[in-house]
Amino acid sequence: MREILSFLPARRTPPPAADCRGRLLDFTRVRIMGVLNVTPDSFSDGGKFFDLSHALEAVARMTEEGADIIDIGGESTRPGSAPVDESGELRRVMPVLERLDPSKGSLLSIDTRKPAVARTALDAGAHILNDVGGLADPHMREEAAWAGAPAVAMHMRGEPRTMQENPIYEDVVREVAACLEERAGAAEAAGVRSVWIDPGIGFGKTFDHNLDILRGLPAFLALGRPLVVGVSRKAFVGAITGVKRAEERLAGSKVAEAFAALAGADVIRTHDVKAAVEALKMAAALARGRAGDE
Ligand code: HH2
Repeated sequence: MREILSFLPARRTPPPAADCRGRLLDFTRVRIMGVLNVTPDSFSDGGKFFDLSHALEAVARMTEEGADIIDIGGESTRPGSAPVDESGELRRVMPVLERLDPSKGSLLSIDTRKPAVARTALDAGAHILNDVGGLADPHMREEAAWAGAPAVAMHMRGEPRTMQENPIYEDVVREVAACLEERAGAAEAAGVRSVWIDPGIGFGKTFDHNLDILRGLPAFLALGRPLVVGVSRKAFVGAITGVKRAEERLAGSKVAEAFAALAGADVIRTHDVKAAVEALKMAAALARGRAGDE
């Protein structure tokens, strides 16, 4: 507990609000990004939202529960997953996006590594590009810049198929932060006005690397950009808590999310929006020492 509290002074003035293609998102409080996986094989909810009506219901529910952003993805990037081709990914995400009104409700982000998917989704009104490929592909930067969309650069070492095969770092926090700094700089140089960074928990990292990163979040905050963190239901939560089924890793996920928020994360990416809203309200009250709103 003492260690958690020692993080609190690290919370800095929030980064500037992001213009999400005409809708403003400020970071005066932690924001919640709800996950919608329109995939048959995602690690924790594969197949659940593959059907269009279920996907739309999930969007409505997460919006109601308080998701600031809904992150729509059509390719599983879980360790060992096989890639899906461009048209297959489009067939999954576009029916959902086309039925949502971008002028109201939660903001919409497209979780993809493919420039053509990014472009089609942004054309259909997605507000934010979420690239687990870390904006390493110049075409991804160009798509975000062209659309005037904020872009998330997430750190991944290697490819989903092989990334968990013995990842080695000398200093994971320093190396991941340096990589994100470089990628964010390249994206800004390409004209992306708001680059958000994400250390990529579980993407080419051991369980201990994930913990080092969560305990090292101040180094990422120091980069001065909105910081996104996704721990929800991930394997390290299962390993630590002993909960095998990903969708049952609620308690461990919420503690890790509250920890990340207390350490200063600006956006928490999560499968369980309602529980995250409650956990983060509790964390915020503990941080300010008052039960009422700020
Ligand atoms: N994690 C996943 C996918 N996309 N994007 C960001 N920015 N940060 C993350 O931590 C992140 C992400 C993996 O989780 P999920 O989408 O539930 O699984 P799958 O890749 O199997 O669909």
